[in-house]
Amino acid sequence: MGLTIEGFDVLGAPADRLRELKEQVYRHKIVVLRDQRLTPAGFVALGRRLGEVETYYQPMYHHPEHPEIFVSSHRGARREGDGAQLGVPRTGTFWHHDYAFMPRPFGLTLVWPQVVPERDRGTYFIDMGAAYRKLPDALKAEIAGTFGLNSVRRYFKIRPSDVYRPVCEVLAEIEEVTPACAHPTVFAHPVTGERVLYVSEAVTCGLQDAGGNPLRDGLLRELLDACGQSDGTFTHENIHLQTFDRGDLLIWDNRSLVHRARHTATPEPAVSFRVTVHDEYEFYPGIGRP
Ligand code: 7UC
Ligand code: FE
Repeated sequence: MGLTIEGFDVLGAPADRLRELKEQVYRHKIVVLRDQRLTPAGFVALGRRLGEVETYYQPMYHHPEHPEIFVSSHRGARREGDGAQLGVPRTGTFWHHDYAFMPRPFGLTLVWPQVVPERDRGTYFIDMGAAYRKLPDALKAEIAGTFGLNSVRRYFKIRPSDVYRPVCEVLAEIEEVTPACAHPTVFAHPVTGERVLYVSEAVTCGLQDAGGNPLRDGLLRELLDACGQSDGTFTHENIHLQTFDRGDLLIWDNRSLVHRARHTATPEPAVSFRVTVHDEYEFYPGIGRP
């Protein structure tokens, strides 16, 4: 897993080289483009060259000039002048696929770290295609043709406007705006054909059969244990720690990988920009094209 590419002119490269780059992401799951000197606008332009950019549904994550950029900021950085927090601290400290709680997730996540901490840098990944292959046959049989219910309710972060709101109102709004979405527990990657297990510790809140009947208690937990998402020590053989330096731009396959931010316990600053992209393929067979 993982391919490093040096000296790639992401904005100047011809369109067919960009198509090839996407193929490399699907094959290698993570591509690290070294030494990318872009502007925020250039980062968004790269996203547009790869497909349809998805803007995060909640404005508090948006870059002030480029709403297409999701800002994760762990420095308590303040916007010049108005004293507002830039982006949101401590995002993604839980195993998840981006946007799994939405009806139409996207295929590609691009992360371009801006301030890289000295310690505890990197992002954890699990290849859920490889994890699926390693499942015992009995578990594979049990989840064939089933669906996971996916919701943001456990990791929704209250917004400045939620302070002093009754928590039941906030919860009701989450269910109204982002009701749990059913996605197949296993699907074939539209490009590689690889079967991937599409469940995560943070977002998957239940499993059901095609008729909507819940599957047995404990099944989801067994799947999460088997694939490594329950391992709080991060030593499970399926867990890959992807490190990066300043200037690196990561692109990963959001269909087959779950990821988890590794935030430092020290008050070190860390800021990263994210752009997310729908490629030209269905997210999974049958969901519908962008
Ligand atoms: O604050 C966060 O960690 C954001 C998370 C709830 N959603 C990221 C996503 O795209 O799924
Ligand atoms: Fe994420």
